[in-house]
Amino acid sequence: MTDKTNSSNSLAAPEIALLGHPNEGKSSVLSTLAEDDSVRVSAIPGETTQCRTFPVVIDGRELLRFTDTPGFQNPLRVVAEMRKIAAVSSDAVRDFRAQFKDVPELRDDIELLLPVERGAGIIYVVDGSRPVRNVDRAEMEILRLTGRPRMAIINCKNDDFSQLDNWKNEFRKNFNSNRVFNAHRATYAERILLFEALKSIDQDWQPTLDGVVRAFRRDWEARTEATVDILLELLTECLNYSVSAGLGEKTEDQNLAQQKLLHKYRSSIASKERKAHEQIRALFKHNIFNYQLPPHSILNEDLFSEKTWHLLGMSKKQVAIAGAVGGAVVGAKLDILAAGLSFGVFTGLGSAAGAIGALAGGKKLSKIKNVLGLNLGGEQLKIGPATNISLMLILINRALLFYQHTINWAHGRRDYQSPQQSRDLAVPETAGSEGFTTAWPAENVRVCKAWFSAVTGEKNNIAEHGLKLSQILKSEMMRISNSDSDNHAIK
Ligand SMILES: Nc1nc2c(ncn2[C@@H]2O[C@H](COP(=O)(O)OP(=O)(O)OP(=O)(O)O)[C@@H](O)[C@H]2O)c(=O)[nH]1
Ligand SMILES: [Mg+2]
Repeated sequence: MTDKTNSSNSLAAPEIALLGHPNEGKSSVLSTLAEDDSVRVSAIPGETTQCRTFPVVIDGRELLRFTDTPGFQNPLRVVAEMRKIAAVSSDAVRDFRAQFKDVPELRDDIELLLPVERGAGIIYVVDGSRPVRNVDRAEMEILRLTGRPRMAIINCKNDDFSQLDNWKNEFRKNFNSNRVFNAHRATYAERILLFEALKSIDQDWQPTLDGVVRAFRRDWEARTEATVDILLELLTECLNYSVSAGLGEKTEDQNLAQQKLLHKYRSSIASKERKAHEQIRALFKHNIFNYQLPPHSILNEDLFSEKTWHLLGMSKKQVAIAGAVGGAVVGAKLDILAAGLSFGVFTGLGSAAGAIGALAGGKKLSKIKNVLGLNLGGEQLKIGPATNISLMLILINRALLFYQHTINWAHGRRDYQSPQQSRDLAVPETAGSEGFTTAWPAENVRVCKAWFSAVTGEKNNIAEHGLKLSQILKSEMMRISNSDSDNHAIK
């Protein structure tokens, strides 16, 4: 790439200014498009008072810049003046700004035209859930008089789409292109479509915007690959993780020791998972605002709750058996007693003993030793590492759900405004009640098992199995990225 300082203007990152009436969602749309949650958004009109430019940088290169602007305050007066100026001037914006720069009432109108004067393209943002008014028509005419490449975005703040056709009719007269784009619900796929649409507003921009779209796609893939790496590292750590402690002599002591150890095991795994999710969140540039999980999300459930295991990995029968011996021992190595059903998350000699104790009506530990055919070592209690892929599948399903939620959380969205809205806007979890992996073909599960054995057991061919697993996870994530959810777009 040519050094920007030496390049001609056409090689500089194109600037696109977001213009419109106050409070229509200009800053929110910008925030979502630029994936920047530091853009100021507020329910009170007039939040943005000065132009501010947000560069979109990928791989250290600025590809595009968006400029946030204040809303029009006096569109009727501005359009009247601009008409007169445009009749005699070849640069109506420059001349209008020069002529009225010291008029206090026109402060915002002068300010918002600053990026347009320096050559920015225009995205006009309207809240399409309200009717078109005369001031809107005036604003549209002003933008037409600027002569700059421009497109209109319909950002419906409420779920009322009855006015869409009226807006579209107005747009056809004044804009090169228009699109429905919701600042709160737009997905990655919709952002790409919007950039594609921007190409059509100016022929000169086409090559640059082609490059932008390509760079976005590549960057998204790279972020997804990084997510896969984070997940593989999490799995490796969690599946190999074990804790052990001494067992007391008395039964109460033993029970207490077991509970404590189990708690330690579970909280360590949960904390590793939380850290991995935080890393994924940062990859997708959610840096400032702590977005909320939908209230009904299974991700709100404890990693080791029966509900989680039921919904995301294990069959009803497995969970029922686990439940029968107490939630605490979900995953104990029950295969010896439970007709070959293997839970195996904990190779917990102690927890297995507890589970068996519960099942077998409190038989003596010595007897359990015989049943298990294992050496309990008398005083040692150990939980972990995992002996089968259940925990692995749960962690994969939860990471995929987290990924789905993260990538679909638009940056322009700051908070749920009411419980009702939070339900309406919840990012749908397409995994449904079963988890992504339950729909996987047998081959994928074989790959999981092979990688699991390599990473927890013989440590052979980890890289080779890891590569296969990575490919499966990446293609699942890319499928999630490109899937269009009904909840997100109005077509
Ligand atoms: N429900 C919903 N609210 C939205 C949407 N877009 C914006 N809002 C809300 O509308 C209000 C105004 O949004 P801003 O993005 O600050 O609007 P603006 O056009 O930049 O406003 P000014 O800077 O005041 O001109 C905020 O409370 C946003 O959260 C949307 O798509 N859906
Ligand atoms: Mg604003």
